[in-house]
Amino acid sequence: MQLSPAAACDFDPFSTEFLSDPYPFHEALREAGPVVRLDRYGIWATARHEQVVAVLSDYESYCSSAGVGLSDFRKEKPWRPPSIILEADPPLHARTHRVLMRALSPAALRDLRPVFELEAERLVDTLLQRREVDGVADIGRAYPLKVFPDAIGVRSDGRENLLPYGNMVFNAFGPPNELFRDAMSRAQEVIGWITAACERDALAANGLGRSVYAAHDAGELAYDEARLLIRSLLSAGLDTTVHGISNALFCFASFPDQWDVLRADPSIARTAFDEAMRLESPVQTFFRTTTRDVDLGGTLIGAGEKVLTFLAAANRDPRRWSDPERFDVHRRTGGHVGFGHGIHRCVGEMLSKLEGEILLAALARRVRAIELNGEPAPHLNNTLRGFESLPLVLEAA
Ligand code: OW7
Repeated sequence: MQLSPAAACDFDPFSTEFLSDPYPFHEALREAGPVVRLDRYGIWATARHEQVVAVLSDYESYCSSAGVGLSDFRKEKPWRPPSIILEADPPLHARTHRVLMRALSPAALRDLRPVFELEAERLVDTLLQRREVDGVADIGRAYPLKVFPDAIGVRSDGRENLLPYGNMVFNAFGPPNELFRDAMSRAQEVIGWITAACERDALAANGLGRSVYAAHDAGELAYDEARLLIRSLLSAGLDTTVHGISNALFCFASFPDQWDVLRADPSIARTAFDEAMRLESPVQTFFRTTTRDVDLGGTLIGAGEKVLTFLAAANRDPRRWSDPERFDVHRRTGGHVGFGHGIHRCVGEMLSKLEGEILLAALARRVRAIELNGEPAPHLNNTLRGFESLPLVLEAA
């Protein structure tokens, strides 16, 4: 096997310029080669679908326990106690993953559908009285902020801490830049509220959160492990779906013919949401750390190196997708890596898709057209792609 040196590149994938419009940079990274060296941070990166999947498939060579951000937990103290699912390898990961998969399984989610449907209808009622709305504040944030904490059984006071906490978590996967520092400005009080909200007695008796404590009662987890898994739900479950729903609205506003296709058959709402997650992936990147010398796409990478996987770039790789920049609600979306791939693939996928599907279907039945009503403003984050505001006009059907 011939190993070739990787192209070096001086992009800063955590700069304002890159994060404001990542797609031209993604293309340049994909075309530079299967693996590139990012000199600024002394890391490796891959933006092609084949290599992103290869990295995420091989959890023994590319571990998560050294952190899935830029910081190497073997060299630097993590900003919070590490996640025991995201920032863990087997066998710990297998045990915690089993518990969250069960807590968020289709069977566990079955009773949520009528509740989510009722809340979606209520939201559409208020939206149609307004006509001019903000797709982020009034839809993307409003819907998950109601249904998700209720589903988990999070206490109702202080829920305004949830989005600031998620913003901290996802910025912390990048370098200690201004985005990270700004997110951390109120860290003390936000972390204090989150920590208290994760305790068993803070959770509603009938929510999904309590089912994680049932695994503690059954001897599968220590009490502190159950607490940390609730923290994972609160870390990963809200900002992702807020941007997921907002980004899906952006896709439809940008491709109005696809809204007509969905309106003609709202039963495809789940696939349509998945296609939006491919095209405008809320989680853009994650890191792994090599545990040994590896050959990635013909480049030799030594042990103990950080590798940045560009999930969102893989999702637009023309080597994998035909007409990748086109939003096509009938596309076969299987194989996109917006929810990850391999053992760390999103455990909340079914819950997020329940939210996306139900909300898009409710809108499709009652909204004739979704139009941009001004320039969308990006919400910059070291890991997430989304909007701060998305001015829309909704025309009633
Ligand atoms: C956690 C979306 C990836 C995440 C993200 C952030 C935090 C955690 C998990 O999953 O704390 O486990």
